[in-house]
Amino acid sequence: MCGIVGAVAQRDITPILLQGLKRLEYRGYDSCGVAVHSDGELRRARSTQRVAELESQVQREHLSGFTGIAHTRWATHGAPATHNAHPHFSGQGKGVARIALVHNGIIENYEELRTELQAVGYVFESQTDTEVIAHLIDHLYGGDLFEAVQQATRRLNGAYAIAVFCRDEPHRVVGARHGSPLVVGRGKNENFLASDALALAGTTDQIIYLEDGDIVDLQLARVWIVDVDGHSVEREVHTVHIHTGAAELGPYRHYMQKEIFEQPRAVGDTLQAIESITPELFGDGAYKVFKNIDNLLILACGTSYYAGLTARYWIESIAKIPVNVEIASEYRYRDSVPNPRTLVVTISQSGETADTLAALKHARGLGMENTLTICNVATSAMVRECKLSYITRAGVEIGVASTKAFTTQLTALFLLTLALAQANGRLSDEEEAEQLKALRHLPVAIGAVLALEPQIMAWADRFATKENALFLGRGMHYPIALEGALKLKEISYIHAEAYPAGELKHGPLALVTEHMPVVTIAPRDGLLEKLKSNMQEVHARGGELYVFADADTKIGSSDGIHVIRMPEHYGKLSPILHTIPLQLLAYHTACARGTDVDKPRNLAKSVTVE
Ligand code: HGA
Repeated sequence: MCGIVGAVAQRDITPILLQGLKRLEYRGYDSCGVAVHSDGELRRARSTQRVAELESQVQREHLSGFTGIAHTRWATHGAPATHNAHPHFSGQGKGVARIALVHNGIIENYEELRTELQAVGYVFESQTDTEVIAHLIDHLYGGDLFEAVQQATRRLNGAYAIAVFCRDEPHRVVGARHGSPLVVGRGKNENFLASDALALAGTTDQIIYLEDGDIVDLQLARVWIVDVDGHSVEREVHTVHIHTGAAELGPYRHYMQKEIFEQPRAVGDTLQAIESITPELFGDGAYKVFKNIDNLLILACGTSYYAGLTARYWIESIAKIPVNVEIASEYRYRDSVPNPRTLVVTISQSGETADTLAALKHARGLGMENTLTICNVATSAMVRECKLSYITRAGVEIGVASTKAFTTQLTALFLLTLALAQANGRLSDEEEAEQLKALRHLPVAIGAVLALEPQIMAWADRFATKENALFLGRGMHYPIALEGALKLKEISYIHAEAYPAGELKHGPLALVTEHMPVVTIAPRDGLLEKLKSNMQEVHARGGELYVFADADTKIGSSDGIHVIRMPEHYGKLSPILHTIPLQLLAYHTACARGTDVDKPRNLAKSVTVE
């Protein structure tokens, strides 16, 4: 989603702003822009193309300055057009621009504010909700930008992270956050703002994570933060070592491919060197929490939601604790019956997913205080908000379509299953040893599945000519079918649906003809014979089956049935392994169709708006 960078320094900051935007490109965006304070006036460049094009524009127009802000926009209000791109200026109606502002989030009361500001003479040049903030700050400005921002934010409903500067205060940038992420980077006689620490890698590693409601005053030698109650606060400065190599492609064609192939390492790192299963892997006091709950409520969105659905099968079967899994954006708005003995589990790669954060707060508001998050970013809002956490160690994920984040979430959720089972006396020493052995074998097992790539590429060429596909799975592989279908639609734009195979005859079988590829996940489990019957139902109607079958399933290739054999059977961890070929199928199909794999149309990463 949107990326923000801001800087106040005693050197030209445009290279820092542009470098920051490049590092935020992975979030997905449809336009970008930069504004600087230059010789007493505000100047900006905006583009609906890539940051590299914006950079050329900046060079052509000799844009430079000591103070500035920059933005990548993922449009929510108003088309992705240059006039809607940030930074937005205010003050034009009265001559020259005075305020420059970038924003991440959605202002829900923007229509009311727009009418009010138009009535006092402000002329709007965009269709964004953002522009009202710029005009509101200009309207309230009485010589102190910080004060104007403080007053303006009191009028805003919705979510925002903003960075703003003013023509009349050349060495000052003010930032504020409420619901969207924003960090401060501290330097020597220079300071920075950004949506995440990665944007500032190479510029500073001294990072302050702002809290919701914070407003920050950034000057050359001062960072002053005021909290939601208007009190001056000190926030901890973290030294954050960002591995900038994450942003390098190496021998791969796309980040998605790189990240698929990083999974043995990512899963291995997520498992760390765990010697034994203990609830404390999830934080101090986890044992007490796990002993005192009688059910789980998993809240997540998108791919993370599918990780939650898979975990339900594991937890109910191994730990024998009832589990509900809900889409966060639904849960937060529906009337539900709270149970204080629920363990609320949120799953989010970034830990900033707006809907999941709001769902978590909603659950807490209903009196459910036992909270745990599975998250890839240790410093994120989600980790700070939850009592317990497990940090996956996927590393920075740049491809918009999640791959290694998903398999590491599954790994962490399997550990959670075992820890819950242990706390409730359902994990014998032998079982623990056996499951740990299986977990340690995972990186090697994933490596063996990755070696199937050439066979999958041959299938992908055929898929590339299709416009529809069905994915089938049963039991704990049904969520994996959902994830496989999501991957294919996200990056290849082929319409794909997933069904539990037993559900086929209740409707989707009507879609099956010789033109419909049906991807089937066929592990050797208790449902195999049932699944084979479902496959026959497809075959009998001329559907083309593409089956990922475990080695010993005795499913052979024949006319209309194509089989790729998985190297071995993985027991309870099978969903993790069966995910890999589906990622590769989606990836190579998208490559064959020539789509922008890492930046699929209309999508963004770190979904920080509702
Ligand atoms: N609502 C603003 C900003 C959108 C955003 O934060 N996207 O991630 C706009 O549409 O410009």
